[in-house]
Amino acid sequence: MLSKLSSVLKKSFDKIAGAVFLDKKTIDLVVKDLQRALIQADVNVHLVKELGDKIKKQAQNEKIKSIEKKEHLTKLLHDEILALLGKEKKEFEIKKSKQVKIMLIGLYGAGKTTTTAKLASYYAKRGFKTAMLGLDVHRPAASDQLKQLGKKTKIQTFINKDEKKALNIYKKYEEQLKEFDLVIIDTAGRHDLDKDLTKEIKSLTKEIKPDHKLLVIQADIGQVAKKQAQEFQKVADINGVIITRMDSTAKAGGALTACNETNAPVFFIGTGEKMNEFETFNPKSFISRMLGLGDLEGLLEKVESAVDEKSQKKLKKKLEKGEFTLRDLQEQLKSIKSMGSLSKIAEMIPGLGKAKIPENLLGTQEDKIRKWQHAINSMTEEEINNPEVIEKQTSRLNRIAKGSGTTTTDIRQLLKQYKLLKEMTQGAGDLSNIDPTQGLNQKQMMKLARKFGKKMRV
Ligand SMILES: Nc1nc2c(ncn2[C@@H]2O[C@H](COP(=O)(O)OP(=O)(O)OP(=O)(O)O)[C@@H](O)[C@H]2O)c(=O)[nH]1
Ligand SMILES: [Mg+2]
Repeated sequence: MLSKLSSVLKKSFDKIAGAVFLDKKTIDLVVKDLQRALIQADVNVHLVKELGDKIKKQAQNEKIKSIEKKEHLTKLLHDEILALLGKEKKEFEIKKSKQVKIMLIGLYGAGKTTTTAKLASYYAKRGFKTAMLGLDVHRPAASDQLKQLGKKTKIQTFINKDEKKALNIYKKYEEQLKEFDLVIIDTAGRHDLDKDLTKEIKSLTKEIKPDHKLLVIQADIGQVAKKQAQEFQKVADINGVIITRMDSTAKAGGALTACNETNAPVFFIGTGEKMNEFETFNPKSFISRMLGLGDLEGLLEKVESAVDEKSQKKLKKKLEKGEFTLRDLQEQLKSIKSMGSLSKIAEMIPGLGKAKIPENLLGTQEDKIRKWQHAINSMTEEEINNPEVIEKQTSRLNRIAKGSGTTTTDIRQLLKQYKLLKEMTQGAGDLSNIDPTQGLNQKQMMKLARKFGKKMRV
Protein backbone atom coordinates (compact mmCIF):
# COMPACT_ATOMS: atom_id res chain seq x y z
CA MET A 1 0.00 0.00 0.00
CA LEU A 2 1.46 3.34 -1.05
CA SER A 3 4.90 1.79 -1.01
CA LYS A 4 6.55 4.59 -2.98
CA LEU A 5 5.22 7.32 -0.72
CA SER A 6 6.05 5.23 2.29
CA SER A 7 9.67 4.78 1.26
CA VAL A 8 10.10 8.50 0.50
CA LEU A 9 8.56 9.39 3.85
CA LYS A 10 10.94 7.06 5.64
CA LYS A 11 13.86 8.55 3.74
CA SER A 12 12.76 12.08 4.65
CA PHE A 13 12.75 11.16 8.30
CA ASP A 14 16.14 9.52 7.88
CA LYS A 15 17.58 12.59 6.25
CA ILE A 16 16.35 14.93 8.96
CA ALA A 17 17.48 12.68 11.78
CA GLY A 18 20.78 11.81 10.19
CA ALA A 19 21.86 15.27 9.05
CA VAL A 20 24.75 16.81 10.95
CA PHE A 21 23.59 20.31 10.08
CA LEU A 22 20.03 20.97 9.09
CA ASP A 23 21.00 23.53 6.49
CA LYS A 24 18.74 25.03 3.88
CA LYS A 25 20.05 22.72 1.19
CA THR A 26 19.16 19.59 3.17
CA ILE A 27 15.69 20.87 3.98
CA ASP A 28 15.03 21.90 0.39
CA LEU A 29 16.05 18.46 -0.79
CA VAL A 30 13.85 16.65 1.73
CA VAL A 31 10.88 18.88 0.92
CA LYS A 32 11.37 18.42 -2.81
CA ASP A 33 11.46 14.61 -2.58
CA LEU A 34 8.47 14.58 -0.32
CA GLN A 35 6.46 16.88 -2.55
CA ARG A 36 7.26 14.82 -5.60
CA ALA A 37 6.15 11.61 -3.87
CA LEU A 38 2.92 13.19 -2.63
CA ILE A 39 2.08 14.45 -6.08
CA GLN A 40 2.78 11.02 -7.51
CA ALA A 41 0.32 9.63 -4.97
CA ASP A 42 -2.13 12.12 -6.50
CA VAL A 43 -2.39 14.40 -3.50
CA ASN A 44 -3.71 17.84 -4.43
CA VAL A 45 -0.95 20.22 -5.56
CA HIS A 46 -2.09 23.06 -3.30
CA LEU A 47 -2.02 20.87 -0.23
CA VAL A 48 1.43 19.65 -1.21
CA LYS A 49 2.70 23.19 -1.65
CA GLU A 50 1.28 24.27 1.71
CA LEU A 51 2.98 21.37 3.44
CA GLY A 52 6.33 22.22 1.85
CA ASP A 53 6.06 25.87 2.80
CA LYS A 54 5.27 25.04 6.42
CA ILE A 55 8.26 22.75 6.77
CA LYS A 56 10.63 25.25 5.16
CA LYS A 57 9.35 28.05 7.35
CA GLN A 58 9.81 26.04 10.50
CA ALA A 59 13.30 25.03 9.43
CA GLN A 60 14.27 28.67 9.08
CA ASN A 61 12.81 29.63 12.42
CA GLU A 62 15.87 30.97 14.23
CA LYS A 63 14.13 30.91 17.59
CA ILE A 64 14.30 27.14 17.73
CA LYS A 65 17.68 25.98 18.91
CA SER A 66 19.44 23.85 16.35
CA ILE A 67 19.60 20.86 18.69
CA GLU A 68 15.83 20.88 19.01
CA LYS A 69 15.25 21.56 15.38
CA LYS A 70 15.50 17.94 14.32
CA GLU A 71 12.83 16.92 16.78
CA HIS A 72 10.64 19.82 15.78
CA LEU A 73 10.88 18.97 12.12
CA THR A 74 10.29 15.28 12.74
CA LYS A 75 7.16 16.09 14.64
CA LEU A 76 6.04 18.69 12.13
CA LEU A 77 6.43 16.25 9.26
CA HIS A 78 4.51 13.59 11.12
CA ASP A 79 1.72 15.96 12.13
CA GLU A 80 1.37 17.55 8.70
CA ILE A 81 1.01 14.19 6.96
CA LEU A 82 -1.47 13.21 9.65
CA ALA A 83 -3.45 16.39 9.04
CA LEU A 84 -3.60 15.52 5.34
CA LEU A 85 -5.11 12.15 6.20
CA GLY A 86 -7.54 13.34 8.85
CA LYS A 87 -6.45 14.39 12.29
CA GLU A 88 -9.91 14.91 13.74
CA LYS A 89 -11.45 11.82 12.26
CA LYS A 90 -14.79 10.58 13.57
CA GLU A 91 -15.06 6.93 14.53
CA PHE A 92 -17.61 4.73 12.85
CA GLU A 93 -19.59 3.10 15.58
CA ILE A 94 -22.61 0.89 15.60
CA LYS A 95 -24.40 -0.35 18.67
CA LYS A 96 -26.04 -3.67 19.28
CA SER A 97 -28.98 -2.21 21.18
CA LYS A 98 -31.14 -1.75 18.09
CA GLN A 99 -31.03 -3.06 14.56
CA VAL A 100 -28.67 -1.17 12.27
CA LYS A 101 -29.02 -1.02 8.49
CA ILE A 102 -26.06 0.07 6.39
CA MET A 103 -26.62 0.76 2.69
CA LEU A 104 -23.63 0.80 0.38
CA ILE A 105 -23.87 2.97 -2.69
CA GLY A 106 -21.50 3.97 -5.46
CA LEU A 107 -20.66 3.86 -9.13
CA TYR A 108 -20.01 0.84 -11.36
CA GLY A 109 -17.27 -1.46 -10.22
CA ALA A 110 -16.42 0.56 -7.13
CA GLY A 111 -16.42 -2.58 -5.02
CA LYS A 112 -19.88 -2.37 -3.43
CA THR A 113 -20.74 -6.05 -3.60
CA THR A 114 -17.32 -7.23 -2.40
CA THR A 115 -17.37 -4.63 0.37
CA THR A 116 -20.89 -5.67 1.42
CA ALA A 117 -19.51 -9.10 2.22
CA LYS A 118 -16.30 -7.75 3.79
CA LEU A 119 -18.23 -5.41 6.06
CA ALA A 120 -20.75 -8.12 6.97
CA SER A 121 -17.95 -10.51 7.78
CA TYR A 122 -16.10 -7.85 9.79
CA TYR A 123 -19.09 -7.33 12.08
CA ALA A 124 -20.14 -10.98 12.21
CA LYS A 125 -16.70 -11.75 13.64
CA ARG A 126 -17.39 -9.14 16.29
CA GLY A 127 -20.53 -10.83 17.44
CA PHE A 128 -23.21 -9.11 15.38
CA LYS A 129 -25.94 -11.28 13.93
CA THR A 130 -25.48 -10.06 10.39
CA ALA A 131 -27.37 -10.44 7.12
CA MET A 132 -26.73 -9.24 3.58
CA LEU A 133 -29.45 -7.98 1.30
CA GLY A 134 -28.86 -7.82 -2.46
CA LEU A 135 -30.76 -5.00 -4.12
CA ASP A 136 -28.82 -4.76 -7.39
CA VAL A 137 -31.54 -5.66 -9.87
CA HIS A 138 -29.77 -4.15 -12.88
CA ARG A 139 -26.79 -6.40 -13.32
CA PRO A 140 -27.97 -9.97 -13.99
CA ALA A 141 -25.10 -11.69 -12.18
CA ALA A 142 -25.18 -9.41 -9.13
CA SER A 143 -27.35 -11.59 -6.92
CA ASP A 144 -25.30 -14.69 -7.67
CA GLN A 145 -22.11 -12.84 -6.83
CA LEU A 146 -23.52 -11.85 -3.44
CA LYS A 147 -24.83 -15.35 -2.84
CA GLN A 148 -21.38 -16.80 -3.50
CA LEU A 149 -19.82 -14.32 -1.10
CA GLY A 150 -22.47 -15.20 1.47
CA LYS A 151 -21.48 -18.86 1.22
CA LYS A 152 -17.82 -18.04 1.56
CA THR A 153 -18.28 -15.85 4.61
CA LYS A 154 -21.15 -17.92 6.05
CA ILE A 155 -23.35 -14.84 6.21
CA GLN A 156 -27.05 -15.25 5.59
CA THR A 157 -27.84 -13.61 2.26
CA PHE A 158 -31.19 -12.43 0.96
CA ILE A 159 -31.55 -12.08 -2.82
CA ASN A 160 -34.21 -12.48 -5.45
CA LYS A 161 -33.02 -13.08 -8.97
CA ASP A 162 -36.38 -12.73 -10.68
CA GLU A 163 -37.52 -9.50 -9.11
CA LYS A 164 -36.89 -6.38 -11.16
CA LYS A 165 -37.78 -3.83 -8.50
CA ALA A 166 -35.25 -3.36 -5.71
CA LEU A 167 -37.83 -2.13 -3.23
CA ASN A 168 -39.96 -5.25 -3.72
CA ILE A 169 -37.02 -7.41 -2.67
CA TYR A 170 -36.69 -5.41 0.51
CA LYS A 171 -40.40 -5.68 1.24
CA LYS A 172 -40.35 -9.41 0.64
CA TYR A 173 -37.69 -9.94 3.30
CA GLU A 174 -38.56 -7.09 5.64
CA GLU A 175 -40.04 -9.34 8.32
CA GLN A 176 -37.28 -11.95 8.17
CA LEU A 177 -34.60 -9.29 8.41
CA LYS A 178 -35.97 -8.04 11.71
CA GLU A 179 -34.21 -10.78 13.64
CA PHE A 180 -30.75 -9.51 12.64
CA ASP A 181 -28.61 -6.99 14.55
CA LEU A 182 -27.11 -5.69 11.37
CA VAL A 183 -28.21 -5.66 7.73
CA ILE A 184 -25.73 -4.69 5.02
CA ILE A 185 -27.40 -3.69 1.79
CA ASP A 186 -25.76 -3.96 -1.64
CA THR A 187 -27.16 -1.67 -4.33
CA ALA A 188 -26.71 -1.21 -8.08
CA GLY A 189 -24.07 1.03 -9.60
CA ARG A 190 -24.18 3.42 -12.56
CA HIS A 191 -21.62 5.07 -14.80
CA ASP A 192 -22.15 8.33 -12.98
CA LEU A 193 -24.39 9.89 -10.43
CA ASP A 194 -27.21 10.50 -12.90
CA LYS A 195 -30.91 11.10 -12.39
CA ASP A 196 -31.73 7.39 -12.35
CA LEU A 197 -29.25 6.57 -9.63
CA THR A 198 -30.31 9.58 -7.56
CA LYS A 199 -33.94 8.54 -7.90
CA GLU A 200 -33.24 4.97 -6.94
CA ILE A 201 -31.18 5.91 -3.88
CA LYS A 202 -33.89 8.33 -2.76
CA SER A 203 -36.72 5.88 -3.10
CA LEU A 204 -34.79 3.09 -1.33
CA THR A 205 -33.78 5.46 1.44
CA LYS A 206 -37.33 6.62 1.97
CA GLU A 207 -38.63 3.13 2.46
CA ILE A 208 -35.69 1.31 4.06
CA LYS A 209 -34.46 4.20 6.24
CA PRO A 210 -30.87 2.98 6.52
CA ASP A 211 -28.99 4.21 9.58
CA HIS A 212 -25.88 4.72 7.50
CA LYS A 213 -25.30 5.35 3.84
CA LEU A 214 -21.71 4.71 2.94
CA LEU A 215 -20.24 5.61 -0.41
CA VAL A 216 -17.88 3.04 -1.91
CA ILE A 217 -15.07 4.56 -3.97
CA GLN A 218 -12.17 2.84 -5.67
CA ALA A 219 -8.79 4.32 -4.80
CA ASP A 220 -7.80 4.41 -8.48
CA ILE A 221 -9.72 7.63 -9.01
CA GLY A 222 -7.30 9.50 -6.75
CA GLN A 223 -8.19 13.06 -5.83
CA VAL A 224 -11.34 12.96 -7.98
CA ALA A 225 -12.73 11.22 -4.90
CA LYS A 226 -13.33 14.65 -3.39
CA LYS A 227 -15.77 15.69 -6.09
CA GLN A 228 -17.48 12.33 -6.03
CA ALA A 229 -17.90 12.30 -2.26
CA GLN A 230 -19.27 15.85 -2.29
CA GLU A 231 -21.77 15.04 -5.02
CA PHE A 232 -23.02 11.94 -3.27
CA GLN A 233 -23.24 13.85 -0.05
CA LYS A 234 -25.39 16.48 -1.68
CA VAL A 235 -27.89 14.21 -3.37
CA ALA A 236 -27.71 11.06 -1.28
CA ASP A 237 -26.72 12.39 2.13
CA ILE A 238 -23.94 9.85 2.65
CA ASN A 239 -22.30 9.88 6.04
CA GLY A 240 -19.00 8.29 5.18
CA VAL A 241 -16.79 6.65 2.61
CA ILE A 242 -15.18 3.26 2.10
CA ILE A 243 -12.17 3.29 -0.21
CA THR A 244 -11.46 0.02 -2.00
CA ARG A 245 -8.45 -1.23 -3.97
CA MET A 246 -5.97 0.57 -1.80
CA ASP A 247 -3.60 -2.21 -2.81
CA SER A 248 -3.81 -1.79 -6.54
CA THR A 249 -2.98 1.84 -7.25
CA ALA A 250 -0.36 4.45 -6.54
CA LYS A 251 -3.10 7.04 -6.30
CA ALA A 252 -4.52 5.89 -2.98
CA GLY A 253 -2.96 8.83 -1.17
CA GLY A 254 -4.96 11.16 -3.40
CA ALA A 255 -8.23 9.42 -2.63
CA LEU A 256 -7.60 9.43 1.11
CA THR A 257 -6.48 13.04 1.38
CA ALA A 258 -9.23 14.22 -0.97
CA CYS A 259 -11.95 12.65 1.15
CA ASN A 260 -10.44 14.28 4.21
CA GLU A 261 -11.32 17.61 2.63
CA THR A 262 -15.02 16.73 2.56
CA ASN A 263 -17.45 16.14 5.41
CA ALA A 264 -17.57 12.46 4.57
CA PRO A 265 -14.84 10.70 6.54
CA VAL A 266 -13.19 7.53 5.30
CA PHE A 267 -14.30 4.82 7.71
CA PHE A 268 -12.91 1.67 6.11
CA ILE A 269 -10.40 0.71 3.45
CA GLY A 270 -10.23 -2.36 1.22
CA THR A 271 -6.71 -3.63 0.74
CA GLY A 272 -7.18 -6.68 -1.48
CA GLU A 273 -9.70 -9.01 -3.04
CA LYS A 274 -9.86 -11.43 -0.12
CA MET A 275 -12.58 -11.08 2.50
CA ASN A 276 -10.14 -10.33 5.32
CA GLU A 277 -8.32 -7.67 3.32
CA PHE A 278 -10.39 -4.95 4.88
CA GLU A 279 -9.80 -2.69 7.85
CA THR A 280 -11.04 0.38 9.66
CA PHE A 281 -9.25 3.50 8.51
CA ASN A 282 -7.36 5.17 11.28
CA PRO A 283 -5.06 7.98 10.07
CA LYS A 284 -2.79 7.59 13.07
CA SER A 285 -2.21 3.88 12.51
CA PHE A 286 -1.96 4.39 8.79
CA ILE A 287 0.85 6.87 9.03
CA SER A 288 2.63 4.76 11.64
CA ARG A 289 2.63 1.91 9.21
CA MET A 290 3.80 4.09 6.34
CA LEU A 291 6.71 5.28 8.44
CA GLY A 292 7.57 1.72 9.33
CA LEU A 293 6.68 2.27 12.97
CA GLY A 294 4.17 -0.53 12.90
CA ASP A 295 0.54 -0.42 13.73
CA LEU A 296 -0.30 -2.26 16.90
CA GLU A 297 -3.90 -1.14 16.79
CA GLY A 298 -4.39 -2.48 13.29
CA LEU A 299 -2.60 -5.68 14.15
CA LEU A 300 -4.74 -6.22 17.21
CA GLU A 301 -7.83 -5.63 15.15
CA LYS A 302 -6.75 -8.34 12.78
CA VAL A 303 -5.85 -10.64 15.63
CA GLU A 304 -9.25 -9.90 17.14
CA SER A 305 -11.03 -11.46 14.22
CA ALA A 306 -8.64 -14.39 14.04
CA VAL A 307 -8.33 -15.51 17.65
CA ASP A 308 -10.73 -15.55 20.54
CA GLU A 309 -11.15 -12.61 22.85
CA LYS A 310 -9.31 -14.12 25.79
CA SER A 311 -6.07 -14.95 24.06
CA GLN A 312 -6.25 -11.65 22.25
CA LYS A 313 -6.28 -9.72 25.52
CA LYS A 314 -3.37 -11.78 26.72
CA LEU A 315 -1.35 -11.05 23.59
CA LYS A 316 -2.13 -7.35 23.83
CA LYS A 317 -0.81 -7.23 27.38
CA LYS A 318 2.29 -9.15 26.41
CA LEU A 319 3.05 -6.96 23.42
CA GLU A 320 2.56 -3.88 25.55
CA LYS A 321 4.96 -5.21 28.14
CA GLY A 322 7.40 -6.18 25.43
CA GLU A 323 7.05 -9.89 26.25
CA PHE A 324 6.83 -12.30 23.39
CA THR A 325 7.37 -16.02 23.80
CA LEU A 326 7.69 -18.92 21.38
CA ARG A 327 4.22 -19.95 22.49
CA ASP A 328 2.92 -16.56 21.35
CA LEU A 329 4.68 -17.02 18.06
CA GLN A 330 2.95 -20.37 17.67
CA GLU A 331 -0.43 -18.81 18.41
CA GLN A 332 0.36 -16.18 15.81
CA LEU A 333 1.34 -18.79 13.26
CA LYS A 334 -1.95 -20.58 13.85
CA SER A 335 -3.99 -17.50 13.12
CA ILE A 336 -1.84 -16.21 10.30
CA LYS A 337 -3.90 -17.96 7.71
CA SER A 338 -7.01 -16.12 8.75
CA MET A 339 -5.13 -12.85 9.05
CA GLY A 340 -3.47 -12.57 5.66
CA SER A 341 0.10 -12.88 4.49
CA LEU A 342 3.11 -12.74 6.76
CA SER A 343 4.48 -9.61 5.14
CA LYS A 344 1.25 -7.71 5.74
CA ILE A 345 1.29 -8.71 9.39
CA ALA A 346 4.95 -7.79 9.72
CA GLU A 347 4.18 -4.31 8.45
CA MET A 348 1.92 -3.85 11.43
CA ILE A 349 4.35 -4.91 14.12
CA PRO A 350 6.16 -1.85 15.45
CA GLY A 351 9.66 -1.65 14.09
CA LEU A 352 9.22 -4.58 11.81
CA GLY A 353 9.36 -2.78 8.50
CA LYS A 354 9.97 -4.81 5.39
CA ALA A 355 13.28 -3.09 4.98
CA LYS A 356 14.90 -4.86 7.87
CA ILE A 357 13.85 -8.41 7.17
CA PRO A 358 14.94 -10.22 4.04
CA GLU A 359 12.03 -10.77 1.69
CA ASN A 360 12.52 -14.54 1.79
CA LEU A 361 11.70 -14.59 5.49
CA LEU A 362 8.37 -12.97 4.77
CA GLY A 363 6.15 -13.97 1.82
CA THR A 364 3.58 -16.58 2.66
CA GLN A 365 5.66 -19.56 3.53
CA GLU A 366 2.99 -22.05 4.35
CA ASP A 367 5.46 -24.89 4.29
CA LYS A 368 7.86 -23.28 6.69
CA ILE A 369 5.07 -22.20 9.00
CA ARG A 370 3.78 -25.76 9.11
CA LYS A 371 7.26 -27.04 9.97
CA TRP A 372 7.70 -24.45 12.68
CA GLN A 373 4.41 -25.41 14.24
CA HIS A 374 5.42 -29.06 14.32
CA ALA A 375 8.75 -28.10 15.83
CA ILE A 376 7.17 -26.06 18.61
CA ASN A 377 4.82 -28.95 19.30
CA SER A 378 7.83 -31.21 19.86
CA MET A 379 9.39 -28.89 22.41
CA THR A 380 9.16 -29.22 26.15
CA GLU A 381 7.60 -26.50 28.27
CA GLU A 382 11.08 -25.51 29.38
CA GLU A 383 12.30 -25.15 25.82
CA ILE A 384 9.31 -23.04 24.83
CA ASN A 385 9.76 -20.67 27.73
CA ASN A 386 13.49 -20.52 27.41
CA PRO A 387 14.51 -21.23 23.80
CA GLU A 388 18.16 -20.43 24.51
CA VAL A 389 18.60 -23.92 25.97
CA ILE A 390 17.90 -25.43 22.56
CA GLU A 391 20.72 -23.57 20.91
CA LYS A 392 23.12 -24.54 23.64
CA GLN A 393 22.45 -28.28 23.44
CA THR A 394 22.70 -30.01 20.09
CA SER A 395 20.98 -33.06 21.57
CA ARG A 396 17.84 -31.02 22.12
CA LEU A 397 18.04 -29.65 18.62
CA ASN A 398 18.35 -33.18 17.19
CA ARG A 399 15.52 -34.52 19.34
CA ILE A 400 13.11 -31.78 18.28
CA ALA A 401 14.05 -32.18 14.61
CA LYS A 402 13.51 -35.93 14.76
CA GLY A 403 10.28 -35.68 16.69
CA SER A 404 8.75 -33.13 14.39
CA GLY A 405 10.00 -34.36 11.03
CA THR A 406 11.99 -31.20 10.48
CA THR A 407 15.69 -30.43 10.21
CA THR A 408 17.94 -28.66 12.66
CA THR A 409 18.26 -25.88 10.09
CA ASP A 410 14.49 -25.39 10.20
CA ILE A 411 14.61 -25.09 13.96
CA ARG A 412 17.55 -22.69 13.90
CA GLN A 413 15.58 -20.58 11.45
CA LEU A 414 12.55 -20.63 13.70
CA LEU A 415 14.64 -19.49 16.65
CA LYS A 416 16.20 -16.75 14.57
CA GLN A 417 12.82 -15.52 13.42
CA TYR A 418 11.51 -15.63 16.97
CA LYS A 419 14.44 -13.62 18.28
CA LEU A 420 13.98 -11.04 15.57
CA LEU A 421 10.29 -10.65 16.36
CA LYS A 422 10.97 -10.44 20.05
CA GLU A 423 13.60 -7.79 19.56
CA MET A 424 11.32 -5.75 17.33
CA THR A 425 8.32 -5.90 19.63
CA GLN A 426 10.49 -4.82 22.54
CA GLY A 427 12.11 -1.99 20.67
CA ALA A 428 8.97 -0.08 19.99
CA GLY A 429 7.09 0.00 23.27
CA ASP A 430 6.06 3.57 23.78
CA LEU A 431 5.88 4.52 20.11
CA SER A 432 2.83 2.34 19.82
CA ASN A 433 1.09 4.21 22.57
CA ILE A 434 0.83 7.53 20.82
CA ASP A 435 -2.17 9.40 22.16
CA PRO A 436 -4.35 10.27 19.16
CA THR A 437 -5.50 13.52 20.74
CA GLN A 438 -2.01 14.70 21.63
CA GLY A 439 0.11 13.51 18.78
CA LEU A 440 3.71 12.72 19.59
CA ASN A 441 5.11 13.92 22.87
CA GLN A 442 8.66 15.11 23.35
CA LYS A 443 9.91 11.71 24.43
CA GLN A 444 8.31 9.89 21.53
CA MET A 445 9.62 12.51 19.15
CA MET A 446 13.16 12.03 20.41
CA LYS A 447 12.75 8.32 20.08
CA LEU A 448 11.51 8.69 16.55
CA ALA A 449 14.40 10.92 15.61
CA ARG A 450 16.88 8.58 17.32
CA LYS A 451 15.37 5.55 15.66
CA PHE A 452 15.80 6.97 12.22
CA GLY A 453 19.13 8.50 13.04
CA LYS A 454 20.38 5.18 14.29
CA LYS A 455 19.33 3.45 11.13
CA MET A 456 21.35 5.95 9.15
CA ARG A 457 24.53 5.11 10.97
CA VAL A 458 24.25 1.38 10.40
N1 LIG B 1 -7.43 -5.56 -5.39
C1 LIG B 1 -8.65 -5.29 -4.89
N2 LIG B 1 -9.73 -5.60 -5.60
C2 LIG B 1 -10.94 -5.33 -5.10
C3 LIG B 1 -11.11 -4.70 -3.82
N3 LIG B 1 -12.43 -4.55 -3.60
C4 LIG B 1 -13.06 -5.04 -4.69
N4 LIG B 1 -12.18 -5.51 -5.60
C5 LIG B 1 -12.44 -6.11 -6.92
O1 LIG B 1 -13.06 -5.14 -7.75
C6 LIG B 1 -13.96 -5.74 -8.64
C7 LIG B 1 -15.33 -5.07 -8.58
O2 LIG B 1 -15.89 -5.30 -7.32
P1 LIG B 1 -17.45 -5.40 -7.06
O3 LIG B 1 -17.63 -5.64 -5.61
O4 LIG B 1 -18.11 -6.36 -7.97
O5 LIG B 1 -17.90 -3.93 -7.43
P2 LIG B 1 -19.38 -3.33 -7.49
O6 LIG B 1 -19.30 -1.92 -7.06
O7 LIG B 1 -20.33 -4.19 -6.77
O8 LIG B 1 -19.66 -3.39 -9.07
P3 LIG B 1 -21.07 -3.22 -9.80
O9 LIG B 1 -22.07 -3.98 -9.01
O10 LIG B 1 -20.84 -3.78 -11.16
O11 LIG B 1 -21.34 -1.75 -9.84
C8 LIG B 1 -14.00 -7.20 -8.26
O12 LIG B 1 -13.18 -7.93 -9.16
C9 LIG B 1 -13.42 -7.24 -6.86
O13 LIG B 1 -12.78 -8.46 -6.59
C10 LIG B 1 -9.91 -4.36 -3.08
O14 LIG B 1 -9.93 -3.80 -1.98
N5 LIG B 1 -8.72 -4.69 -3.68
MG1 LIG C 1 -22.10 -5.02 -7.34
